[in-house]
Amino acid sequence: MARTPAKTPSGKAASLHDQTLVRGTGGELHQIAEGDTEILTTSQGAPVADDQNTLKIGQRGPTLIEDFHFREKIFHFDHERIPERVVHARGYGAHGYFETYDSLAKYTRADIFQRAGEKTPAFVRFSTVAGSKGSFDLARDVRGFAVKLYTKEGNWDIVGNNIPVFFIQDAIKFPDMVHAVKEEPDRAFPQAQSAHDNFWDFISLTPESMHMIMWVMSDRAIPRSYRFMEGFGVHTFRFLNAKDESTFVKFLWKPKLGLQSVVWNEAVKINGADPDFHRRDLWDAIQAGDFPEWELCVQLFDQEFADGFDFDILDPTKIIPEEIIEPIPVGRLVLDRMPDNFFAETEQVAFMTQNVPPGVDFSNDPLLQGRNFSYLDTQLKRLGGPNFTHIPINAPKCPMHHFQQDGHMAMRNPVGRANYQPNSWGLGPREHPQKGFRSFADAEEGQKVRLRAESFADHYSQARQFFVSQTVTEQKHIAMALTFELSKVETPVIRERMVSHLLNIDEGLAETVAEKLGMKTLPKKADAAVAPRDDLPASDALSIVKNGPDSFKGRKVGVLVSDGCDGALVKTLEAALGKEGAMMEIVAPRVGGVEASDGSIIEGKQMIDGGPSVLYDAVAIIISPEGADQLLKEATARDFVADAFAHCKFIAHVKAAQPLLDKAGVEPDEGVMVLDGAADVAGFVESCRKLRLWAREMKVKL
Ligand code: HDD
Repeated sequence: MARTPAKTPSGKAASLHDQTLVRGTGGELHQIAEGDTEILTTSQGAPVADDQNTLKIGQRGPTLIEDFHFREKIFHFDHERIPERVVHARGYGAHGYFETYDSLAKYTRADIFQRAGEKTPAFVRFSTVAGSKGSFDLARDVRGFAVKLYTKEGNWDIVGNNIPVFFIQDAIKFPDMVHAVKEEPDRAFPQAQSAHDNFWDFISLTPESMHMIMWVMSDRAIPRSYRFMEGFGVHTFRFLNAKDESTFVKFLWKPKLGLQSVVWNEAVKINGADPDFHRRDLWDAIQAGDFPEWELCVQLFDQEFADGFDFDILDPTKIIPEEIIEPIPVGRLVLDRMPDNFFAETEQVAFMTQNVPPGVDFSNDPLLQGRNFSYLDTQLKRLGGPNFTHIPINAPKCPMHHFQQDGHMAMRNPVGRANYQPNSWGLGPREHPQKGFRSFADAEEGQKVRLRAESFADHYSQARQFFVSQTVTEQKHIAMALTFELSKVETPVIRERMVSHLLNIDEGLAETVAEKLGMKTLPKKADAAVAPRDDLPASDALSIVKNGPDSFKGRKVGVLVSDGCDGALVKTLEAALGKEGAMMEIVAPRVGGVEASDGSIIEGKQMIDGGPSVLYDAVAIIISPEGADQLLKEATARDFVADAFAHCKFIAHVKAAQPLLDKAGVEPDEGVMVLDGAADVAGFVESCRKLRLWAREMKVKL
């Protein structure tokens, strides 16, 4: 069979999503010649003649044990599943690269940061935390943001989240925290939700969680897309330069497309309409060549600077505000290729915080120290043996030489006589004191104790700082989220305990939540180990709304059309959105499409029932008077418009759509605009850059 290795026109490696490609035994991609079909074989390579019927005695007789093809096929199927991750089970990954901006040799000897323009292959997996593998994407939850950088000095994993702080300060509490948030063990629900007694019971008994709780109750926990969220390494790490001098470092990923989240009512509806909303979004963007990009930023500081803080830089429930240490961009991460196979890559990828190259080192953050212990263990359990680094997605892309051998599924073993060192034959690799990994020689001394440092005791000041840094809209969303979550808590004392913590964060917030929960009196403030500070200044970097995009790029407009609509206007809108780098999706009464007034056929991507407006960032309604008559009788069409309005989205419509808007309860405001020609289209696209008209929220109850 003649095959030629495949490349895209840009010269980039082609992907197996092109159905005319097959993977060769060496991993290379080949184009299948027309009319050329591969012969089905068993796993042992024996060609198969019949894959439709088991081997039987006679046409209606019993199946024979001799049917090795059937036995192998069913055996393999029965063993297809591996344990899902105990947390972060639901995730989605993509390949890409990291490009270094400038040499950071002054701070770190890590090879990846030595040369400007250096490109390092990367794999990223985004995830939710609490839900199982098949749960929905828009759960209110932290998002995992795990990056594997295949550096020339081994894999470097930055296993972070989209929130810069964590629930707990010491890793020994991790199993308790995770047990509390996951489904309750007797009833096995609720799934992928924190709105239940066990979670809030644990949280209300764990004051150190309060800062994290403010983030999780904010819209950060319901991102619009993985592409529009930040990532954080959370802990303080160290950079070590060639002289082994240490600089503390925090890692932050900033999305080029700006931040964006959805509102809770939207999240709930998206989960029903498209539980795969986030993975589909990433898939669609990458397949369309609209590659998402983040900048890696670092906050650098030394011990003296760290000593000046009120809080401890080893405490993972604290941030260093960006106004105090400005994040410096040091490179960019671009995701440009989806995995060929979800299981092989996204499911089997094994991230480990302890994977760091020479020049990057750990701090004594007790959460990080515990994580370094945990991740190796979990991979052994999940992937079934110690050789998981032989799996291509986990294998370093630099040379490896070591004497680890044998074990389940060993794909590589040391060759030659010597499988140990030192040996008398001068065989095999030896360590290299200069090039090898060296830990920072920190002086450690003390008694063996189980204690929480006093410097970790302030649990409320930064929680308050986060709250006061939000816009009024965002503060309202936090209050609504807390109310919603606590309304699902059946035990009154847990609700009260939470409100008593909120009183230490912001009295107005506590009062709103208490009132909305129907509490007759406010509980007393929770005892605080350290008096909360109320003078920490607001930080704009903490708000999503203040860090939105400057264009509508990467966003999507849903266009509701009907027979007899203005086809030219649809095309003008499509062109204007294309110019902006945004997408458009046609929502029609039938996917087969509608016939526009000029006789052209506009194909529907979604039927109205399958394309509610929650799937879009803005909507346009381009229908004929007859279409309006028809659609206003349909609940899904009315919901399309009513939800877009309630979710504060920009709505453009032709005059003929007015009856549908009236029926949906839309009140005129600056976010509802008439499309009367090309000039109006430009104005609409420009307005969409603001993403939402939050001023409308006062009018609509979300
Ligand atoms: Fe963890 C997975 C992030 C604390 C133990 N964690 C996991 C993943 C992410 C994080 C993104 C998914 C990686 C993937 O996509 O495969 N974890 C965090 C962050 C934490 C954190 C940002 C706090 C700052 N984790 C944490 C602690 C422990 C663990 C304190 C245990 C002591 N985490 C695990 C784990 C997982 C995991 C059990 C489950 C699956 C896996 O590792 O590969 O080992």
